[in-house]
Amino acid sequence: MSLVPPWRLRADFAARLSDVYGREVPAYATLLLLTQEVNADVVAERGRDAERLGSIERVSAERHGAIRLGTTDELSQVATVFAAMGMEPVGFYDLREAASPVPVVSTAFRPVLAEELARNPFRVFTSVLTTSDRRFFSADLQSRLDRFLAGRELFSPELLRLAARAEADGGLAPDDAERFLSLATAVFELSPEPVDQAWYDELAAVSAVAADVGGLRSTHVNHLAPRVLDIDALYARMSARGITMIDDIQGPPAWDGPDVLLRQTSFRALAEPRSFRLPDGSVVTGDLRVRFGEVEARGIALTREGRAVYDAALAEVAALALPTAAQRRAAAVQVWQQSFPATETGLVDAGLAFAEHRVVAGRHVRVPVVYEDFLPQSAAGIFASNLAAATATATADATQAAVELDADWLADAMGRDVHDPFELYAAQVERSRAALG
Ligand code: OOG
Ligand code: NI
Repeated sequence: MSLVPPWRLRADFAARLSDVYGREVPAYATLLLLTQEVNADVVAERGRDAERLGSIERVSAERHGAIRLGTTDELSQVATVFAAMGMEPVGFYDLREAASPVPVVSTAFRPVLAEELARNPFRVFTSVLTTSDRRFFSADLQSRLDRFLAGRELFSPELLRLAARAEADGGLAPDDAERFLSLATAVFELSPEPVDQAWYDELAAVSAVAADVGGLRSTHVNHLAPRVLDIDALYARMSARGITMIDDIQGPPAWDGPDVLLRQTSFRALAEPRSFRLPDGSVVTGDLRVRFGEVEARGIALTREGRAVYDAALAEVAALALPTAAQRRAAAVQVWQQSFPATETGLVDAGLAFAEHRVVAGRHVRVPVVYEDFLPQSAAGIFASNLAAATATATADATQAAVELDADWLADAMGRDVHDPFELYAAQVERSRAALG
């Protein structure tokens, strides 16, 4: 009997998670509906050109997820589960260093080869709490938090066994695939188990994300984000539907030049009913506001040099500290015009962006490489703008030293290599050149 291959597991897992999250967060259904409408309009308007950064089939199915874990053991286990689906860790994001710090470090699990991305590009932004960072957690809180986290089991031995087998064999027999997918999906469903109010509140005083991760004995998907071809149109349509969006679209501004990297926005976290256990043992219903809906638009991948231009442009706009979103947008357009070439060809010629080599109808053309990763400043912005204002930003104690956590630390913790995204894009360009002979 033939095995269900990793990409099918990945595509099915993404679809199941989307069903779960859609049931749990109704505004996500509206987001998907409006995203499909905008994408259909853009394809009708721009024709083939709309598909330069991915076929409409790929873009329509495309989602990224976000999950948050508590320990490196959990991270290593989720890496095994994702490996079964052909998803590997790419990149290291230190959100502790962002303008609004969050006590986590992150990576993204995703397919790394162009043909796998074309089959299904599902990617998951995965964060792990930095409980050892004294700027956020006192020694006493760390030890209680570590103990709490060590005592929970997110991934069952059966799930991990199936995942390891899928990785070793390159797929699973249909019955095992079904079992694997249902176990893997269940891990990320919201648990009805009451939240220990006192423990949750103690962590929330440090950071809302710490409470979301360390305050519960289970985990859940934080959000799933569809991909849209015109994020400005989507933002306007969501607002017109009465859904409260965050103030800004994170990342590059809307401008006349090429779409680079990634633009993201989200609707505000909704109050979801949860039950809480009070110190006297009684259980009451309350609500938590931690999950939101995000949408993304993707552009061309930048080289290291291009990325340095991007980071400098972003810093220049931030340094202006403008009070309104409209002012920030206008300033960003000006900075962009000064910083980036006005065309995609200009970007590629200047060595700022990646393009593949192809021969189409006898002519050598260059095709933009899509940015498949995330942006740390945007991620921090998405985290921060969505959590209750008082606790969005962690209360960091600047007198304490940071613990050094980097991509090597992450790789050691998982026993797996963490890919460097720039190297992946460069290799993709190299393969396309080699294929031309
Ligand atoms: C992750 C926030 C980052 C993105 O798309 O940049 C993110 C989280 O909220 O757990 O999802
Ligand atoms: Ni996201």
